[in-house]
Amino acid sequence: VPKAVVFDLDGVLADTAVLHRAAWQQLADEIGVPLDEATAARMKGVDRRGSLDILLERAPRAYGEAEKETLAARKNAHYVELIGRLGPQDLLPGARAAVESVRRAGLKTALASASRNAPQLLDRLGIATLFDYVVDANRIARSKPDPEIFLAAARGLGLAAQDCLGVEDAAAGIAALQAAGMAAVGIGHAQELDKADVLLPDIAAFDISRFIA
Ligand code: B16
Ligand code: MG
Repeated sequence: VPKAVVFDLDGVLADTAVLHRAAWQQLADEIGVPLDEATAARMKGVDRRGSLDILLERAPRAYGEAEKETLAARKNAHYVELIGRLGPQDLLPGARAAVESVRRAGLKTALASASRNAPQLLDRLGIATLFDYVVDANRIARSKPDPEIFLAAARGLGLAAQDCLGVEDAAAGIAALQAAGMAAVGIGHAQELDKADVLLPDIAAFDISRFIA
């Protein structure tokens, strides 16, 4: 029986996965690199620099370190522009209720987002106060699928990873949860998230009573 639920943000609580996708597409178009759906799926949940490296696998030329920094910053500028007008209405349906129901059931809650924009997003979405602990992505060295971010969430809550249930929309996130020793709830489709312990179509289908009964 879990003592806490660790939530991913982009694609689980907020519909921002499509905005990351759009910002990467804009950058890809600007530099003339093709970006297909399979590649975009591999970039999902992966941190900014790791995502860029995946995008550049198809680049016609090599990019140096300084250029990569510039490209990553450019993608982020596109993304920051896209999230500039977000508000509570951009929470995915059932997202707030899902986190609140976990708290009401007496479990702790944490956020484990790889996004360095997560603090601003939580404020804009009006859900910052619903989490007992929010992992600071700036202090995470290794991107999902590495378990580091989820281990940091458990540590921040003062719990063992085995006592936490994780909710993720990306294959890299499910792999990270399993490497951390957490049970993994996947939000999305079986083709992408076949490794999840439990698969739900969306966060509205998340029912904590199913996991604590
Ligand atoms: P940023 P999550 C992840 O957030 C996104 O899924 C991923 O697409 C993005 O590249 C990553 O955050 C880093 O975001 O560029 O804003 O720092 O799914 O872990 O909540
Ligand atoms: Mg995500």
